[in-house]
Amino acid sequence: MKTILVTGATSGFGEAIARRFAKEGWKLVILGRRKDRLDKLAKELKAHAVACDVRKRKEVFEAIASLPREFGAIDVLVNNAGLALGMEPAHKADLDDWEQMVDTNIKGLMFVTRAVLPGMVERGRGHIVNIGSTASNYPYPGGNAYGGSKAFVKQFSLNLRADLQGTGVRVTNLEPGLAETEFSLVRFKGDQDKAGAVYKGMQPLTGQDIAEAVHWCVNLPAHMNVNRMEIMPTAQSFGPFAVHRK
Ligand code: NDP
Ligand code: 8X3
Repeated sequence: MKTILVTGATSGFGEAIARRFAKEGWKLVILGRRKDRLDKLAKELKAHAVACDVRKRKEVFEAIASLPREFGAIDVLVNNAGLALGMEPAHKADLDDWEQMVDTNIKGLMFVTRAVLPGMVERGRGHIVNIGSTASNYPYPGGNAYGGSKAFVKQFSLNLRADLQGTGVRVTNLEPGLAETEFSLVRFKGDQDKAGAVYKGMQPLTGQDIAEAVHWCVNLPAHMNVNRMEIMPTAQSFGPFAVHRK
């Protein structure tokens, strides 16, 4: 039986991914900061809960090193924990928000990856699925540090592929567009009206949609590696270049 570690499993994509793999009998390690939610989900899915903040390097390494033996050989790591904070233009943005995005989306993802990867290489198999974003591919006003952090995830994923050639370890960067989770509620710091407006009058992606995509990538034959997968709601598309006119 295979083991999957999902970070950010207390809501949204992470929770849906955990549920998707639990249905197929995978052994689950779920990680997040909100212990009450984590414990509840762990009980329901018979998962191993790791209450941990991915920004805390020492805690991350200790948590991975002290996994119970039956959960220790991680076959799939889904680096999903992440967030956007604020949508102000760069000259008005809160620098604490920028720092938290960098610490979580970039550094946290690196810590978990670095803690899990040696075991995968040693076992000669494994799959790292990073949750990137369309924000890494297309700029938008207010996307500044968030899009930048996801651009890191995209390039880091490709560079991992280069380093891991011949090891049997696969790497995928999954790049979703608009999806209705707690993402916007977090971005707008609990403002339900602002968060709701993001998805008004359109059909966004769901956590289940993304869980299905992760499941597909992971269950492909071992010789197939999806490098990048970008998924948008059909209702979302591209705009023209912005031109400032006097
Ligand atoms: P949610 O807010 O619903 O989920 C985010 C998850 O990340 C939560 O479980 C949260 O858990 C966890 N998390 C945040 N910070 C930390 C931390 N420091 N340590 C550990 N866990 C943390 O949003 P989504 O499900 O939408 O987001 C999941 C990922 O998908 C993110 O990386 C996001 O950037 C990305 N994404 C989202 C899109 C969308 O439109 N929704 C589109 C493209 C990408 P807790 O608070 O308990 O720690
Ligand atoms: C989330 C998608 O467009 O809100 O990564 O940045 S977007």
